[in-house]
Amino acid sequence: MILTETASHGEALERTRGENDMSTESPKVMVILPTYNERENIAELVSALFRLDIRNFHLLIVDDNSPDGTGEIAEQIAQSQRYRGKVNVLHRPQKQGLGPAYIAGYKRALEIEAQLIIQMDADFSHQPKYIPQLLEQARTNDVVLGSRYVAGGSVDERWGPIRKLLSWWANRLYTPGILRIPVRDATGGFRLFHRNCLIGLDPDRIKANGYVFQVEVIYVMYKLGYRIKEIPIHFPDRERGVSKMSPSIAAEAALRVLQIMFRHRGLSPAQRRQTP
Ligand SMILES: Nc1nc2c(ncn2[C@@H]2O[C@H](COP(=O)(O)OP(=O)(O)O)[C@@H](O)[C@H]2O)c(=O)[nH]1
Ligand SMILES: [Mg+2]
Repeated sequence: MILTETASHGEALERTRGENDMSTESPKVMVILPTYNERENIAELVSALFRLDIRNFHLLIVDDNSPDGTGEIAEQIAQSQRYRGKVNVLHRPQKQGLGPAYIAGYKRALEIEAQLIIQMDADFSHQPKYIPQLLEQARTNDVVLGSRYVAGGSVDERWGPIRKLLSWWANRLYTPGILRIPVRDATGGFRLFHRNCLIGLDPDRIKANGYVFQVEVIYVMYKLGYRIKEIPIHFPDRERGVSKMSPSIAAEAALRVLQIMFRHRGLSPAQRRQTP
């Protein structure tokens, strides 16, 4: 789905068209993987990603000093003969949540000249097989979202009716209703951004953490006039390790969406940051 171009966004969309010229032979692609206790997944995920055989492909693992030793495993991978120079690890001293991990990751990716930045969970809920489709859609869009709630998308069959309903309500009704954004999966974390979108975003503008972090980023991207496209994904639950979702996180998230609306509703494409 390509978002409807409202009058105020039309001009910005035109401007973006030239900025994201992908005529360069092979843009530097960087996948950011935030990790906290992913020792059972990380090595397998790294090899699955490199098996995609994408040109000029790099990884940035952002580990918050996982007690299970994920950071050390990531470091070994980065130092190995096979991945040296292609895998970077950002070690952070303590667990600060997904939002700050991504903000640090975005900044590092910009510093190391990534052109196309992909973010995904490190637990196989975001399946590497969709990355070629994200890259394909990046030819004509600024931001591409892996979406559970567009036609063809789906969530784990094992989700009970209550969990399904809650996620559907949050993504299809509540969030777009409050924020007035035509995005069907605003809480999803499988995303691609062109470099210029992360520059324009100015990661320091983003204050939320957890699920609402994803909502805040996409709201600001929309307000800044970037072209957003959703592609359908299937979202299986993690097989290994434990999820960090809880009912109190969900309840807090609903309130935080209102906060985000008040914080950013006045933004416009003129407020894109120009330089990193
Ligand atoms: N660096 C970092 N990564 C985190 C943190 N919390 C979660 N993650 C990672 O973020 C991703 C999503 O977390 P997950 O627990 O799977 O969330 P859920 O699928 O929504 O339950 C996974 O790759 C986690 O390892 C954190 O505080 N710091
Ligand atoms: Mg997960």
